[in-house]
Amino acid sequence: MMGMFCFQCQETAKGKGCTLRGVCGKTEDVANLQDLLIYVLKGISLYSVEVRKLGIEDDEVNKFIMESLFSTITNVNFSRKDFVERIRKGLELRQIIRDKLVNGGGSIEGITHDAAVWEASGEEDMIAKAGTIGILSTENEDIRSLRELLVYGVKGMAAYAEHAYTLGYQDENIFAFMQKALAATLDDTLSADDLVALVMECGKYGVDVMALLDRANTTTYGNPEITKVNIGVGSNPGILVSGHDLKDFEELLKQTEGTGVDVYTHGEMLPAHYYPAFKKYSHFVSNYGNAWWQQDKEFASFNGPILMTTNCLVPPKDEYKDRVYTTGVVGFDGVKHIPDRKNGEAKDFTAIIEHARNCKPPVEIERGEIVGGFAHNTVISLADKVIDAVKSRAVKRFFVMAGCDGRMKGRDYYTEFAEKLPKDTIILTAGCAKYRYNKLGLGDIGGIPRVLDAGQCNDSYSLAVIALKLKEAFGLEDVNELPISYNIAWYEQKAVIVLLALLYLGVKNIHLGPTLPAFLSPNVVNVLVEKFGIGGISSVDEDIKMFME
Ligand code: SF4
Ligand code: SF3
Repeated sequence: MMGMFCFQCQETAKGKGCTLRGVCGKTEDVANLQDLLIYVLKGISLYSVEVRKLGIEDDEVNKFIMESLFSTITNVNFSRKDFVERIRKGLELRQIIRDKLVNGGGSIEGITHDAAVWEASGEEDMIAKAGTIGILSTENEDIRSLRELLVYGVKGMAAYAEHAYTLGYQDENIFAFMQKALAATLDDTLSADDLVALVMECGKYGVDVMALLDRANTTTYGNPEITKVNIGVGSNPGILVSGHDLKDFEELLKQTEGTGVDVYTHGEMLPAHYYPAFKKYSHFVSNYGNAWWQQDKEFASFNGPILMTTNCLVPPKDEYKDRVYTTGVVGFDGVKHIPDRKNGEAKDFTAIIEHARNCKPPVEIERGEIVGGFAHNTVISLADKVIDAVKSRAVKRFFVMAGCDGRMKGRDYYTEFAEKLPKDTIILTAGCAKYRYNKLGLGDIGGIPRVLDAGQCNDSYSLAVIALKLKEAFGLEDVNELPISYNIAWYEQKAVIVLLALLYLGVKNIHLGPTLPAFLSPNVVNVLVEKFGIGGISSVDEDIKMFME
């Protein structure tokens, strides 16, 4: 038995690490192959960093590293076959980029790390190698912690970069940073301070990547608008779309038009309803269900096929497995996969549409509406109203409660927290964390809803833009002087990049829950506490008292 070790998400076993099988359902072999893939990416990066110094940008390497990082995020890809293939392809690319370095007149003499030179003769070789290069192979606990914090930040960055890339937006500086960071995690000469500096730099690129994606989304699909989203069902068969990829969503909407098949959103696809470009489709019916972890029940009662464009996929139950389709970097052995775009043409969703035609319409699980679409453009257009409300003390405080949801029992805290917040406070949210309180009917303050949903987790950027604009409007020196508190819920690695981005923007005293990351060593936690005032959560009553003081 080889064992595994993964502690990259909030649900890691016993708050320490998954060692036999992931709580997420990831098997030991897949966990180890993911580690090996990261190792291969680090090896490629040792060369690509040098190649870049020659003024050469390699698009294929940039794309491969970005997509591969994304594929290892929690709940994206569980397929052994996919990771074996990616490792094989990675080793091939490593050779190509090495040749480019040599042919470009660069030197490979200093590149001697095992990650840059090892070879695999086949799958068994990969499995054997994987067991030797895992996270625990870095012995020093603090160095390990900082290396992993950096890698998880870069994974989150890759996810957002990939969404922007799909829409035709890219930034070579972001690719360059990802590769620099990956290579740096192999460098034993770097001290803890050096790694802390890289983690902070990661936050800078976190801001950049979220700004890039914001530009990509709003230029392509318009600025999100205040929208009432139906949460009931229609009478036609439907396709349920989850994940974060708006391009997949757009193409599916187009291809389902006039087919008698309706389209629904699930989980993090809910904010698709806020975009002007999607509102014109009358067969775009509603948002069905809640956050990702409830999919086992909700996918079953939906009756129609489900398209997983990105995370979070829970290993599908037999009862609906044949109705699940993955696409992009998502994968699960035995689940149908819709292939990538070729030659700039749209993906072909015929199979899932045909499947839907033969299904029953979804079972209604709830009825009513939720309101969202409060991204920066909308909120800034309401700035006068918001500023007046703060000045007149009608609004005492804003609470940023963005982030992820998860199945852990302790997350009831966020529902209770939202319910118990004084009525003169407003929640700013983004990400799937919102499902803990977006159906509570918390009312409004002079027409401003008490839950303002900016969109997906990447739209947390909107919340930062709003804070910076308010700082300006109030003529403040420091964003921390605003009446805004941060009580953020995290689960996977995209939340890590959002957190690092907020730290880079100078936001202090962020509270993170339901538990602090297992990958932060006690010393690294101390640094975050001392430098940024980061804290965990305690009881709802105590926390509200602390925030309102
Ligand atoms: Fe465990 Fe999370 Fe890693 Fe899955 S992603 S193996 S639940 S730590
Ligand atoms: Fe949610 Fe997975 Fe993180 Fe996009 S979809 S926020 S958990």
